[in-house]
This record gives sequence, structure tokens and C-alpha cells, in this order.
Amino acid sequence: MTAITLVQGDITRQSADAIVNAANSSLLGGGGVDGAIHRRGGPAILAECRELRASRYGKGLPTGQAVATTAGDLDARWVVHTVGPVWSATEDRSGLLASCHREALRVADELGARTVAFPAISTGVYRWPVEDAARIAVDTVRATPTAVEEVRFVLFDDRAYQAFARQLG
Ligand code: AR6
Repeated sequence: MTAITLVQGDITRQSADAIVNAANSSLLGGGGVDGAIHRRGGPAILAECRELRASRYGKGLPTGQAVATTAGDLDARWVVHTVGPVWSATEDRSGLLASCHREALRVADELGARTVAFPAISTGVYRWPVEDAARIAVDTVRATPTAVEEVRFVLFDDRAYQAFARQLG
């Protein structure tokens, strides 16, 4: 049984086996959570991301997939990078957002992670409405068989926190 917990705050301050990064397919950093994770985690994360680009993901990490690196100086063992979909008003991309959560948990299981911290993937730069993203995130975690004992959603602002809290009911 996986416990789903909520915290309001900065995910880079969390202690967990794995911290999920809302990355982009370049894996080479960006703004938002991605920028914060690389800033606080230090250069070891980017070095491993570059190696992954060179070895397995020459064309970038596809949207909806996930891959792990070291967590560098973060209080975690791994960062699991996943690429959320950009919000579209005309195309239903919710399967890709669900896939981010499923794949991040699959990678976490492969690593043996027991606690995993997730940000609200796609709800920042990628503009996904947070109520809808919260529903997809919580439903997907609930429906995914995993040995992870705690999935902790770490929400930066009050609006996102409240949206996730409503989903958990
Ligand atoms: N801790 C927790 N949540 C955070 C933090 C933090 N330190 N910083 C921001 N958030 P975003 P996306 C929240 O934009 O929408 C990057 O440039 C933020 O308030 O980080 O998936 C990547 O490189 C929002 O609710 O990710 C990609 O290019 C949520 O995290 C692109 O942004 C996600 O916002 C990915 O966009």
C-alpha cells in the first residue's frame, strides 16, 4: 500500500530516496523545478545527464518517459527526470502526463526507492491547469502497482497544494 502525502514547499529541500524532476527532453536543465534541482544538486547531475544524452538519448528523452541520475548534493539518492507534456487546449495529452508518473514510479522501483517526492509536473512553464494535473497525478499514482511506500507531492504554492489536497479528499 502506497501512502500519498502532501507538503507545501521547495522540493530541493526534501529528504527522499528519489526526487522527481520536471525536466525537458534535452535533459540539460531549464527553469522552474529543473533549474532549482540542478542549482542545489550541483554539477554531478548535469554531468550524468550529458552522459545519458550521449549514450541512450541522442534525440532527447521522449515526453512521458523517465530516467534516473545521481542526486548530487541533494538529500536524496537519485533524481528521476521525466518530461511532462506541454498543455494543449486542442489535443488530449493527459495520457502523457499519466505516463510521467507511471514511468517515474517504474524507475523508482527498479532502483529500490521507498520514498519518492514529485513536483506538480507540467503545471508551470508547460501551463497545465493545476486542478486537472492534480487529478491525473493522484489517480495515476493510486492506479500504479509499486513497492514505493510513500509518494510525496511537494507543491510550491498554496494553489497547487489546495488542488492536490482536494484530490486526496
Ligand atoms: N519545488 C517544488 N515545486 C516547484 C519548485 C521547487 N523548487 N519550483 C517550481 N515549482 P515547472 P513544467 C513548481 O515550470 O511545467 C523547465 O524549464 C511550479 O510552481 O518547473 O513541467 C524545464 O526545463 C509548478 O507548479 O515544470 C522544462 O523546460 C511545478 O513546479 C519546463 O520547465 C512545475 O513547474 C517544464 O515545465
